[in-house]
Amino acid sequence: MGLLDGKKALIFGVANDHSIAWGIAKALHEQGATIGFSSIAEVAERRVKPLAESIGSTFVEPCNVQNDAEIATVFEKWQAQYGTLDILVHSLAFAGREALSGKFVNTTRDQFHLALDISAYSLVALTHAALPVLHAGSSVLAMTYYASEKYVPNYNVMAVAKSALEACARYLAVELGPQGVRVNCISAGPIRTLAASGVGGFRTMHGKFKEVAPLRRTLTIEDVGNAAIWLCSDLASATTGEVLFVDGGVNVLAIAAPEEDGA
Ligand code: NAD
Ligand code: 0WE
Repeated sequence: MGLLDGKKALIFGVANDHSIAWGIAKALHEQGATIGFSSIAEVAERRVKPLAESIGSTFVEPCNVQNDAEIATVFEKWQAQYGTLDILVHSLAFAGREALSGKFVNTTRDQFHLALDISAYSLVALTHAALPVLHAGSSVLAMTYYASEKYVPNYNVMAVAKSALEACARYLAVELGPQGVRVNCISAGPIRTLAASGVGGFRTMHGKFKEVAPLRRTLTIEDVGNAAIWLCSDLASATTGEVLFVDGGVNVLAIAAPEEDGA
C-alpha cells in the first residue's frame, strides 16, 4: 500500500534524470501516484519522454511557463485525460547566466523581469490554470533555496526570485486554504543538477557543504523526493504556507565552520 495510492500528480521541471523534479516524480510514483510531466519543448520529447515511460507515464506536454496559452493547453489536456489533479509540482527556475555572477547592483531590469517571471510568477500562473482541476485534499509544491532569506554569493537576482516565490506560496496557501488546497515549499540544499552545475563556484560550495552540514553529507534528489511524499500526502493535512528545509540542517547554523575538536 502506498501513501499516494490513487493520486494524480503533474510535475513541471524535469530536464534530465538529475533534476530534482525527477527525484520527486520517482518518489511519488513509488508511493502509488500516477505521474504526468510538463517541461520546456526542447527537452520534453527527447529527455523527458523516455524517463516518463520508465515509470509508466504517458502524459508529457511541452510548456514554456512564460507563455499563458501554453500553460492553459497543458491543463486543458490534463482535465480531458484525468479530470482532476491531486498534486501540482513546480520545480523550475531561470535567470540569465550573466546575472548569476558579479555584483547584484549591476542587475538589469530585463534580467530582473526574466528571473522573477520564470522563477516566481510562474507558480501563480500554474496554480491559477490548475484551479478547475484542484479539489479539497489537493496540494501544490514549489522548490526554493535558503538564499531567499540569507546572502549567498552569486545567487543574486535568483535570491529575490526565491523570496518572491515563497511569498507567492504563502498568499496562495491562504487563498486556497478554505477550499482544502495546500501550498508549500521545500527549501533544498545544493544538489548537482543541470541548473546548479551551470554556476561558477558551485563545485567548491558543494564540497564545503558536507564539512559544515550537521548531517555531514551532501543531498540527493531522493532526499527531496522523500520529503515531497510527505508534503503531498494526506499525512501533511494540516501543513500549508510552509517552507520545509531539506538541507542536512545547514539553515540552523549561525556560522558555517568546519568541525574542530568539540562539535
Ligand atoms: P534542473 O535544471 O534539473 O531543473 C530546472 C528546470 O527549469 C529545467 O527543467 C528547465 O527546463 C526548467 N525551466 C527553465 N525555464 C523554464 C521555462 N521558461 N519554462 C518551463 N521550464 C523552464 O535543476 P534543478 O536544480 O532540479 O531545479 C529545480 C528547482 O529546484 C528550481 O526551482 C531550483 O531553483 C530549485 N533548487 C535547486 C537546488 C539545487 O542546488 N539544485 C537547490 C534548491 C532549490
Ligand atoms: O536555484 C538554483 C539554480 C538556479 C539557476 C541556475 C542557472 C544556471 C544556468 C537559475 N538560472 C540559471 N541560468 C543559467 O544560465 N540553485 C539553488 C542552484 C544554485 O545556483 C546558484 C547557487 C546554487 C546553490 C547560483 C549561484 C550561487 C549558488
